Amino acid sequence: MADAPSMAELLGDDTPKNWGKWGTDDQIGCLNYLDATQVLRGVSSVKAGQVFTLQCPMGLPHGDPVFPGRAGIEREMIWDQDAFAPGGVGPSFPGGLRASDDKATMFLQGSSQYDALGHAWYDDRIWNDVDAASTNGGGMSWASIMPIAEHGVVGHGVLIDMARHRGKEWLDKGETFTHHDLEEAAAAQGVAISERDVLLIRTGWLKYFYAVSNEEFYEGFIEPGLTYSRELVEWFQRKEIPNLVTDTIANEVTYDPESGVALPLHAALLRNLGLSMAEIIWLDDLADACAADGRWDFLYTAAPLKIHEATGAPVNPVAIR
Ligand code: UVW
Repeated sequence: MADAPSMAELLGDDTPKNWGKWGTDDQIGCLNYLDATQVLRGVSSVKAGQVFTLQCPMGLPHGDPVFPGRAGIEREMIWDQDAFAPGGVGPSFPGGLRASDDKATMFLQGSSQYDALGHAWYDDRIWNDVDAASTNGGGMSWASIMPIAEHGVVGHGVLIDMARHRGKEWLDKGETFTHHDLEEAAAAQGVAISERDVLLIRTGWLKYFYAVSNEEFYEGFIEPGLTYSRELVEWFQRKEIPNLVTDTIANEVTYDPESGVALPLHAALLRNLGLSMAEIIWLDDLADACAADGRWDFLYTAAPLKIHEATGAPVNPVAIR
């Protein structure tokens, strides 16, 4: 993509920004919209008492869905029954108790996860106009995942099932949609995308991941997803969407089809608006339940792990309807 413009050229100097809106020391951005009113609005959408955990399993033999260049979790058993045999590493507890123990190595962006607001940037500035050098030195001293983890994400969720709307099991590689398509799908589902809704979008992409070989999934890697336009960014800003949650690895089409720029919504939404992103979120079971009774809204709750200075953290969101 040698001819792609720079991110700054694509977005323009006057691209919408929420920098300073919640003060210069803010590190949670649009999650500020999720006040007590939104929590209660979410609670009021609970009608059936059905609970859905939305994390994609980690460490299955099929592998983990990760962005190229990352790897799935590696888990290692430290204590097992054999560890307590003579000469084994298992500790000798008075009374003879035995325990299993294991450890994991993983990319913190390599599972169902929340992105820190400082996770992506351009032109050397990150969320709220802070120097990107704050990512140096072994951790994110600004806009790490920690403030989001401490705040939590609780509100009124609405699910738009783009795959179902288009009559497909999953969207194709590189297939795109816009905010107009979201509105159209919402109308067809009989639900509104209202101000301050946590917006969940299903593409069927994780279903595709498990249905095919890793070779097929990663061949010519380009995810389906939202495409950049100035109007789309303004739509998200006007709607005060606090959080975008999808079943893809990066929440947007990998390369903007017009400019060739990679992941411009990470720049326009995450960096500039402070809009939280949750990625690799399993939405199929929730979507089936919503389709069964035609109700596409619910209480959405999530809290990524509190990991000091991390770029993101694993999460198992819970939707209750
Ligand atoms: C990249 O950082 C490339 O994407 P993600 O936000 O999915 O981790």
